[in-house]
Amino acid sequence: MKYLAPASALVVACTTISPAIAHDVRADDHAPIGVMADHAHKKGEFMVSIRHMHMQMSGNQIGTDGIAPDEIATTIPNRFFGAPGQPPTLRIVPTSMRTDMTMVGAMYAPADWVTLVAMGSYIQKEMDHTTYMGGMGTNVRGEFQTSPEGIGDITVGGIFPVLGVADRKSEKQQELNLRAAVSIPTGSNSKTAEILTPMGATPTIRTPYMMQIGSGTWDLRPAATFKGWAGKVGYGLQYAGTIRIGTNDQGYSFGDIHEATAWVSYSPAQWLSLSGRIKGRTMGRVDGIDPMIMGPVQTANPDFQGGERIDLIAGVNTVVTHGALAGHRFALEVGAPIYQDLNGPQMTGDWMLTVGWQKAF
Ligand SMILES: [Cu+2]
Repeated sequence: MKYLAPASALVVACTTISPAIAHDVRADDHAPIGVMADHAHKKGEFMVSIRHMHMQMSGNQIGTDGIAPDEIATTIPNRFFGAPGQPPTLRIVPTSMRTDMTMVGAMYAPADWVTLVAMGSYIQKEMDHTTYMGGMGTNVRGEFQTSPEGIGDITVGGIFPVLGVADRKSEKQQELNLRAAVSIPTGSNSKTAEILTPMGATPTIRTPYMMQIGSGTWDLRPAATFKGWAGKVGYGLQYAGTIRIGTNDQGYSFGDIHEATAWVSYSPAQWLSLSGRIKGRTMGRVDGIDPMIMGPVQTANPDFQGGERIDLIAGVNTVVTHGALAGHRFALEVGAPIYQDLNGPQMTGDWMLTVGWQKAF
């Protein structure tokens, strides 16, 4: 939460320098807040945004079926068995996880046909684990938590409004925006944490793949968004991908991510838009292996990564239409998965929340 202070300061600063004029803006001009790269800007416009995303997970599943910690600890083979001190089955089981991500974005249109975008993030992850006693059986040694945090990868690129930017007052009620962007590996992939081993030791070791902050690879981030409006109703469709290029310094790459989302919105007033959205996502397994990531825990296994997931997400967009905060946008989205097919055992997603602020100049 400590970085919310500078975020608030930025909001205050933008409020101070923004003139109090009535804006020709609508809440549904923008897609639901969890959708990135949905819009372009007209020449000379500049926009800043801050989003905070919170995600929770608990329990575990293989494919679409739940699996209890005791069953993981007694039946799932440890791929590192045979190395010194490695038991035959997994003996450390993740029980819950929280991810907090604060994203700061900037958009600037040097011309009508391209809007430059940049986005950075600060990421905090927290995972609770149960450690079973060395050997076999279901006797528990204890619990521990790891909580790596740091600056994430930075995305830079451009959004190209190939049909032009919509003008809501004219016949032009649709947009098609293509994003060409790249993710720069500024986030760490060598985070460490103190763990509790089945033998009762508490070494500090490299955290597993999904507990790292950055991907370590340069990633392509293409996206295509089609959206439009018909009176008070808005709609949109987007594909977004994260394609890994090469292998990172530790010897692996995360799986590619492909996401598709569709939404509809209803705007009862200029300042307010309510949305419903469905999002599907597939993610591959980790390709390669980091020799420093080893242990009797599912998260250390490159094969127990990725899967498929479908989320339903409800959202609210607002825009202040006059007064000192005219033009400021505040939005939120809350969602939960309705389907998960995981390359598990892997943690089960529970719900997610995104809140955001945006202001164009
Ligand atoms: Cu923008």
